[in-house]
Amino acid sequence: MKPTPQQRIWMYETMLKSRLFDDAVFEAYWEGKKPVFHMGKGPLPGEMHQSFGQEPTAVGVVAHLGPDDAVGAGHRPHHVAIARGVNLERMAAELFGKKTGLSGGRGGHMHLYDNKVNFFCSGIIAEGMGPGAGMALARKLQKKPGIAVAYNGREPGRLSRSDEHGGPVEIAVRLCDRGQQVRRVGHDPGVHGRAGVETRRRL
Ligand SMILES: Cc1ncc(C[n+]2csc(CCOP(=O)(O)OP(=O)(O)O)c2C)c(N)n1
Repeated sequence: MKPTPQQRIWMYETMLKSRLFDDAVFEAYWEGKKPVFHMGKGPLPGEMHQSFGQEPTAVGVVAHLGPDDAVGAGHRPHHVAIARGVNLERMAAELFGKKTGLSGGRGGHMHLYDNKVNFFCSGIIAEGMGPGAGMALARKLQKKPGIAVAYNGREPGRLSRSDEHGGPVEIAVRLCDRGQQVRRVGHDPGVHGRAGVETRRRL
């Protein structure tokens, strides 16, 4: 598919929106967590997995999809959610645990769900293949249009989880979104350093 000029503009704007969203989340995440990292402190307690550098894999895929298609991201979902058109205000509210969030603030950043745009994700590695296969099968059995795409990272290759759906997987598209640079937070000083953040570049 050769993108039209309008699609190119949408792609650029969406990637920029995703990057600005993650920049703002990064700032908010560190509130109350310095100088000694404590994962439970601040307005955004818990883990945080951001999409820096992976924005193109979201717009590139979503540009090929229609409204009937389902899209499932993994534990690093912001770029895919934004490209899919998940309501940004309700998404932000969900991250901050607010009642106005997509799931009433109970899901957090790894469990965003918006059925208005057929978007889902999960913090469990390769979990998307199950619901993705189910959504594809439902469309097939009900003779409704649409396909399902489930994003995986690098890890599912090493974990057996994705293979649990070995049969039905054939009817959903499995997409490996492998970032060259990931930013991950945690509480292991050996891995994440005193500040609690690990930024690493993959070769
Ligand atoms: C089934 C399962 N096992 C282990 C984990 C813990 N876990 C969280 S992130 C992660 C690494 C994921 O690596 P990758 O898929 O390459 O994505 P990245 O975070 O490096 O972008 C693991 C093992 C999990 N969330 N789910």
